[in-house]
Amino acid sequence: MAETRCGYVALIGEPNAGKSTLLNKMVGAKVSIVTHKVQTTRARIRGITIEGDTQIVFVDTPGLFRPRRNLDRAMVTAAWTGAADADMVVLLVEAHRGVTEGVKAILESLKERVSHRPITLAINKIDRVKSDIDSG
Ligand SMILES: Nc1nc2c(ncn2[C@@H]2O[C@H](COP(=O)(O)OP(=O)(O)OP(=O)(O)O)[C@@H](O)[C@H]2O)c(=O)[nH]1
Ligand SMILES: [Mg+2]
Repeated sequence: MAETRCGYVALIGEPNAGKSTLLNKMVGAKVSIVTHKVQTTRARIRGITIEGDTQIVFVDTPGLFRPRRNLDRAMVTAAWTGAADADMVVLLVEAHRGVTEGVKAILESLKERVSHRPITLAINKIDRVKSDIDSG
């Protein structure tokens, strides 16, 4: 019998980085709300995709930022729980904003919270920056 595999991939990043958009693309359905407003996703949303004998469970998380109110704190906690529970973490960074103070803070926290997991950088919104290659 063929070996089947399953793994959790958490999508994390600053609010509005495009995490929910990526989840929807990966699973090919609108399972998570996408808007132009920050802090749209308020809890972890899972979407499953199957590639051959491998099942990948993508976990969309609320954006990570410095929390001030109680609801903020709950959202940020939900995001970090998603990251800590996953087999792999994908950090989304917006190409046109680069490594912001917020991204630096996330990287610092990642070291403490998910140092035992592979972390992949995904540079998103590349359509918002000009390519040197295209312009010759
Ligand atoms: N230009 C551009 N816009 C994008 C891209 N990906 C996502 N967006 C837009 O960015 C905005 C935020 O997208 P979301 O997917 O809701 O972002 P999010 O990271 O889930 O946001 P929160 O749930 O609030 O943390 C929406 O207006 C998307 O249409 C991209 O590759 N390029
Ligand atoms: Mg979202």
